[in-house]
Amino acid sequence: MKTWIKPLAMAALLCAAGAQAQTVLKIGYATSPTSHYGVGSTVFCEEMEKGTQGRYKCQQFPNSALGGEREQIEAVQLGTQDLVNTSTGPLGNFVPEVKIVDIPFLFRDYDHARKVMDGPIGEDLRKKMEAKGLINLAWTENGFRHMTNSKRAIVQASDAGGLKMRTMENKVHMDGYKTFGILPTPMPFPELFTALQQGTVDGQENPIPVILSSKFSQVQKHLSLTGHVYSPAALILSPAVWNKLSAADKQVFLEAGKKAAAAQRKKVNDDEDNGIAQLEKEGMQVVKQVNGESFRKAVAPAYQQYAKEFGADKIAAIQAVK
Ligand code: EAX
Repeated sequence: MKTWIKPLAMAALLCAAGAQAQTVLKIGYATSPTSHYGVGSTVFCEEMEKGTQGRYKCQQFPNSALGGEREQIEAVQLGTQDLVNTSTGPLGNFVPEVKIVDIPFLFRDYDHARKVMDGPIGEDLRKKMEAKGLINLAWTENGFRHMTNSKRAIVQASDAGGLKMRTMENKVHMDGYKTFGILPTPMPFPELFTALQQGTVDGQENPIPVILSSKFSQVQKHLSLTGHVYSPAALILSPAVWNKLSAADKQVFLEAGKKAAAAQRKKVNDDEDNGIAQLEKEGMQVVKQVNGESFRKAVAPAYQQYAKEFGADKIAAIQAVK
């Protein structure tokens, strides 16, 4: 009798206090809380908490505290982690169709990339992800990737020849970068700083917001604004959470995702505008006038392979978006 009355009395007390059940969702990402991923994730968490009147809130795990992106995607798929804000780098290992957006020199600029990701092509990829147990709430953003290294200034593709460079665990990237003469070394992001510091690799490539927030200027001398590939990102929720949400809460989560994406992209813009001067201040030597044509020419043979894998029509459909 006692054990039955106690919880009842407690519930009555809680009701009287106006308290309600609160679910805390774990969200992870690779970089710092003030980085683009941190800004986007924080907006998501705030909007979601507000929209559900505090029934849901976040616990944030920045700086790869929950592991590399590949591990985190897997955990979200399994339901042992609730949310991840991640690049598409390792995502193709779970949803092969997504790899098409990782093709080098596919997107002309940020406007083009964002339009494709927010349009029917991005929507179709979101559905493909859902079929694999990954609920993509919104395409966020990592940014156009640029090369850094400790050996020399890269002005044209041949300058990259022979450099040992860390890449993401992404075959589309690796196949493309090989045509530049780079020796690609795939490695999870949390191992990268130490690998650069110890000289295990000569260089790496990442968007300005990542280079900035991860303090790569401490371990890399040269930065070249190669912009050789766009790096999309996704805010992914576990189906274990999604399937329990009411229709109204699902809408709240999706709206919060949209606001997160807008904030994250704005931070990418800000870092592109102000971050390069900051990196110069920190001692990096920056090549701003890269010979883009030399890279495009080099990568052309890889496009035959990409066409075979994804369909020339699918690649052309992305290029045709204006
Ligand atoms: O998503 O692995 C990478 O280089 C990613 O760009 C980074 O973790 C941010």
